Amino acid sequence: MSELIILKLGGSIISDKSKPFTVNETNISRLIEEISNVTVPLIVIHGGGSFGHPVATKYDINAGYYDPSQIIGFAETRYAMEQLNNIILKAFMEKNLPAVSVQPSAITFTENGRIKDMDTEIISEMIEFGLIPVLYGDAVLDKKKGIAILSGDQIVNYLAIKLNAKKVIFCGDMDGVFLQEEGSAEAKIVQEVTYENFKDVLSACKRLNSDSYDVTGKMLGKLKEIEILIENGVEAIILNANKPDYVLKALKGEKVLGTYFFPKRKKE
Ligand code: IP8
Repeated sequence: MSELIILKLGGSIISDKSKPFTVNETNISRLIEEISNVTVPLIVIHGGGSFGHPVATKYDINAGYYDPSQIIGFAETRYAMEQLNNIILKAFMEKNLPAVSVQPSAITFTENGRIKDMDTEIISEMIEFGLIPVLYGDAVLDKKKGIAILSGDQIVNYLAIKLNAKKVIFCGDMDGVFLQEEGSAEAKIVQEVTYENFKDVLSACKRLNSDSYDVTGKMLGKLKEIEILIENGVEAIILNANKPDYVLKALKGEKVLGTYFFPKRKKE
């Protein structure tokens, strides 16, 4: 599926991360309108935002199972994510787009927080059928820790590599990765990152915090996932989806302001 694009809608863009259980309806509706203008094979994956993260934090789900009180917390985290997912799905329906929810925790086992096994056949078939699978960061069962939080970014990676995606677009609330050069007072956006300079960018990254609560690692977590993507030949972009039409342009392959990550070698 070399035309496949994976779109990650960050929690900061679809929800108000400062207020638990609050969505950003304007952004959701605008972004889905932008998506409706292209006809590429697409998977959409959204983050936890102010739904999954506060609940997962409250019950310390990502630490693994150590206390019976976490069982209800696991269920509540799952429920919070399903509520957010439903709101996203409803917005797709309103634009007449054939989006279908895929519950990650029903098809995935992790081991120490990393995906060990994910049944992706159904997702490939859905795409062949013209559907748009919509997945999300989720609370999952873990072979070693009992329970874990699976970030949307890790799902992005896994699917992009397994399904041979053309590119991944990370839609967040920042213009990209910012770095501060030595002797400079001001942080500047890094527009291009290659396989060769990735490590330097990772260690010099200054702007790692944009979230009020985030159990899966903020920008640093994202960069670690992107490293795996570019090692595996998948191009990635981080852009600011608060800016109208950026997602549409990126979907069409037009250049926008953002950080572009170029792989060592392109996938065939
Ligand atoms: O926001 C985390 O997904 P992310 C999902 O993509 C939960 O890291 C349940 C906190």
